[in-house]
Amino acid sequence: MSIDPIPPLDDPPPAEECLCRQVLIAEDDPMFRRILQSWLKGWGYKVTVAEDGAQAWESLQQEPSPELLILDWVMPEVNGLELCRRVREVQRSPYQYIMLVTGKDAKQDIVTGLEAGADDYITKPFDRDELQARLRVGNRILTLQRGLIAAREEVAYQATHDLLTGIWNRRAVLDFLHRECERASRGHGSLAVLMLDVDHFKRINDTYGHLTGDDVLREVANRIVANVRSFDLVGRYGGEEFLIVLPGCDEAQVSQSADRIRMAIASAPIVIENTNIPVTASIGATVAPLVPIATQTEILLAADQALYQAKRNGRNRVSVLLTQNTIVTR
Ligand code: GH3
Ligand code: MG
Ligand code: MG
Ligand code: MG
Repeated sequence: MSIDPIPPLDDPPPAEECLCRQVLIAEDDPMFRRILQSWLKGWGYKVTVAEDGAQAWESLQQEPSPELLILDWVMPEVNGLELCRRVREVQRSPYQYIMLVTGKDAKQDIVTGLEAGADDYITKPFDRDELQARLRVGNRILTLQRGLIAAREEVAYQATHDLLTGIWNRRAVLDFLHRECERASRGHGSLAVLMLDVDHFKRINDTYGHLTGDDVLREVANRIVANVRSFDLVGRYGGEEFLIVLPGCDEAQVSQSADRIRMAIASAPIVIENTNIPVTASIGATVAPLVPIATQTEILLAADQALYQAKRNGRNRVSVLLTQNTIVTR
């Protein structure tokens, strides 16, 4: 029969237990502060200490802010309870887990502490194993929280981005257009929209294969993005069509903006695995009238009509459908 070895008392916890978390210890009593600091360091935490509430509040303003806070209740300047309230008021993300350390153990005090925003409390003099176990609870919650944030961000990304090109998807670009229409209607500047369609893309697929066609679409997206301003929005509208929303762009600038994009695609062949593939695109552009602002549907319809004209006029060109329905092709 074998006997399990008794683990030594001071064994550090497995690394995943505390994930090297940043912890703030705010404690005005030098002895308790030293004990906490030495235990937590031994358990693998990255520890910052504060000797009073004001110092603690200052540490909490640093980036990255600690995720786990161990706050003494009674401290000079700002007490632990007030710190809890302030932290919860700011509602930082990611969530900060607060353990209140207190000599008070009356039921009402505990309720007050938890209601101020503490997640847990421990009473002095505290037991080492109990503190370690309670910190494990905090870590579990913070790990869950991290997972939730990552999952939420992933879902938000998937819902708004095009998988193939990584640019905004149809839904996102239409949402953006909707918001920009509303902004423009409140008198905040003009709004231009470009609808871009790759010319004879079917031929590219037929000649080089669908996978190369995908690579061409990625590069077309890159070239468009590289030729707009940071606050313009480029989205994949469908298949080989892209929608570009240019806030603040007026009739005088729209042809130039659209032509810069057209040229960026046409001026050099797209190179996929040592094969030069000449690619061109046609662009239909429109500028929304300011008063009264055109509806989103009217804007899309105008851009689509202008695109149709650009195709009819020979492709690899820009057509602008102005507000009075004048078509200018270049
Ligand atoms: P035009 O100049 O008139 O626009 O001609 P076109 O060949 O570009 O237009 P058409 O609408 O006939 O063909 C578009 C092609 O784009 C057909 C479709 O199979 C292809 N396509 C749509 N989405 C994708 C995609 O994600 N990847 C690839 N490789 N091809 C796609
Ligand atoms: Mg104190
Ligand atoms: Mg098309
Ligand atoms: Mg096409």
